[in-house]
Amino acid sequence: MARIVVLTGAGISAESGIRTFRAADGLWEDHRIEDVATPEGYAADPALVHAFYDERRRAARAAQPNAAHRALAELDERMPGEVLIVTQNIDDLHERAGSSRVIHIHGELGSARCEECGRRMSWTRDLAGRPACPACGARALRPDVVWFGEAVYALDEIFGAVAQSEQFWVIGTSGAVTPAASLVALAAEAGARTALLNLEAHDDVRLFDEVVLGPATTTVPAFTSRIRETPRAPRDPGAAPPSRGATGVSR
Ligand code: BJW
Repeated sequence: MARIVVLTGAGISAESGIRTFRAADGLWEDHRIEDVATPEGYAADPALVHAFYDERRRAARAAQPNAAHRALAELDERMPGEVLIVTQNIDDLHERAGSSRVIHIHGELGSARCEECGRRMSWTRDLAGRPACPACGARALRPDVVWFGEAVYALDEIFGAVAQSEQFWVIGTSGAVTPAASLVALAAEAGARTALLNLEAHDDVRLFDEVVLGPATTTVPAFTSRIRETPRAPRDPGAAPPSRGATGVSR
């Protein structure tokens, strides 16, 4: 079980040149969410959806991990097996930075799923040409990502890890999408120390013990450098969770 669970979102990859979703110049500016991020949108216009994800696959491949990805990977190296990243991002910048335990709750650009046989497979090429599934031959490959209304990946594993964690950090996400956004409540309830590192504050930051505002490439390396490799503290299952509400905000 990991001592530190980190939930990341589009904001951590923003300084690598990957657009976020909900910013003024974000991905949803050019597209209606319903058109490109729902099963109904895909059924109505698969060519549009393939073009959207093929373009993003190319952009992600051209991008490089930034100082925030690297700081988390360095922490992982200092504390082997103790850091779990749960990312909402479909890029692979955490892995390329060197993080060893990464769960993609919303899927991955580097994976395709066959709607005919259900196989998931590593995928690096465009899908727009409707290539045949290597497993069954059907021309039914779709991006292996999670759209609205679809079940997210590995939720039981994530719930278990968050409930057992000593620290739960949220980095670069608007907290607009569930179930990812509800994980902080679980962590707080379970007694983990919680922190939000984001460019701007969320509407409701009550569940965070600490809020650090600023760009991830600055805040994350500073934050992880404070973490010392202390022995794991025994958890007292009967102990009350720490009180919240005196949230410290730093910029
Ligand atoms: C920086 C920074 C810097 C900028 N440094 N910070 C009513 C109807 C239908 C469904 C629902 C409903 N009500 C609720 C739901 C559930 C729904 C949901 O949450 N909807 C809400 C929008 C209301 N959720 C779902 O449908 C999920 N599934 C589900 O619930 O399943 C139930 C089920 C169970 C069993 C069987 C079947 C079903 C699935 C959600 C899937 C989300 N998918 C997407 C697309 C993935 C593929 C892709 O990438 O294209 O995931 S949507 C999009 O939002 C993407 C992201 O991962 C996700 C979160 O976005 P994120 O990362 O937070 O980005 P932004 O842009 O919002 O925020 C960036 C933040 O970074 C900002 O705060 C900036 O300030 C900050 N930032 N630069 C630090 N440099």
